Amino acid sequence: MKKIIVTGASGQIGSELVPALRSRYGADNVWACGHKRPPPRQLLQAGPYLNLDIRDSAALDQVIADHKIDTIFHLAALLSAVAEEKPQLAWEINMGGLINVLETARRHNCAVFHPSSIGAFGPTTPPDLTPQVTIQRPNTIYGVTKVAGELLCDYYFSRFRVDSRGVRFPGLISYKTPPGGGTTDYAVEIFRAAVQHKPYTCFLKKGTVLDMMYMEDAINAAITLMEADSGQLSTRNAFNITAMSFAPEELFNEIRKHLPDVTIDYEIDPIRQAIADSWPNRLDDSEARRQWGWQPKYTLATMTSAMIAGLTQHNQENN
Ligand code: AKB
Repeated sequence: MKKIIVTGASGQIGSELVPALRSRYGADNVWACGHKRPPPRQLLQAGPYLNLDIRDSAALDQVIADHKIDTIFHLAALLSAVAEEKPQLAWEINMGGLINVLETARRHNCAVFHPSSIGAFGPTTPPDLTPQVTIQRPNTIYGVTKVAGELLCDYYFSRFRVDSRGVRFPGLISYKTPPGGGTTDYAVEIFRAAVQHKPYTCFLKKGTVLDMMYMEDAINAAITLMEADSGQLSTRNAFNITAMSFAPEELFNEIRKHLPDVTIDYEIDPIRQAIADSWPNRLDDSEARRQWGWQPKYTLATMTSAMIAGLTQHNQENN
C-alpha cells in the first residue's frame, strides 16, 4: 500500500482509520474522501481531503487515476437503522457505491477493503458461535446489501483478480466521532450520557446480546487484513471478527463500576429491536485468527475504561 483513498472518511470508522493510515504510510499518501457530513478538522488539516459522492463513478475514476491510487478502503455506506427508513437510497449507496469502487479497482489494479457486518446474518442463522460459512438470509435491506456486497467482492476477485478483502464488523464503540443510524449505536450513546451524568434511555431491551468491538481493534483488523500475504488467505471478503458480546444491562453494570450515579431505563424502538433480534449473539472468529492472526486487544472491562477516559478528555478539550 503506497497511495490510498478512504471513502466515507468523515464517518465513525473513517475518522479513526485515516489518521492511523497516515501515521503508517505518510500523511501525503492517504486521501480522505467524504460527502455531506462536514469533515472533522483534523482530517482536513493533517493531509489531503476530497469531496466525493461515491455514486459518481466518473469522479471516482478520475481521483484514482490522478493520484495513482493502489488501495481503496471503501467505507461509505448507510447503516442498518437509517437504511430501513430509506431502502432505495441504501441500495444506491451501498451497492451502487461498491460496484463503482470495484470497477475502478479493476481498471486501475487497486486492492479494496470493504467492510461487511453482523448484519449480513438473519433470523435463521445459528445465533451462538455463528460459523463463518452458514445460513445468510437477512431480513433487512442493510443485510441484503451486505450479503450481496460480500458476494460481489468475491466475484471481482475470482473473475477479475481484484484483490478484495473484508471483515464482518460487529457494533463498533468509539468516542471520537459518533456513529449515525446503526442498531448498535446504543453502546456509544450510553457512554456519552454517562460521562455527562445524564440519564440514558436505551432503545434495545434487556437481554439483547450482540457482538461488539472497540474502534482501535477494528482499525487494526482492517490494516492487518490488508497487509496480510495474499497466499495466506483462503477466504477473502467475509471474515467473522468479534471482541466481546454483551446485552445493554451488562454494559450498564460495567459503566456503573466507574460512574456509580449513571441511570438507565428502556423505551424500545421496534424497528431497531427487530433488527437486533435478527442478528447473532456471538460470532465464531476462528478463521480470521487462523488465516491472518486476528487477535482483539480490548475486553468489556478495558473498553469501558478506555471509553470513559477518552470521552472525559474529549469533552474537556472541546468545552
Ligand atoms: C449497525 O448497527 O448498523 C452497524 C453494524 C453492526 O453493521 N453498527
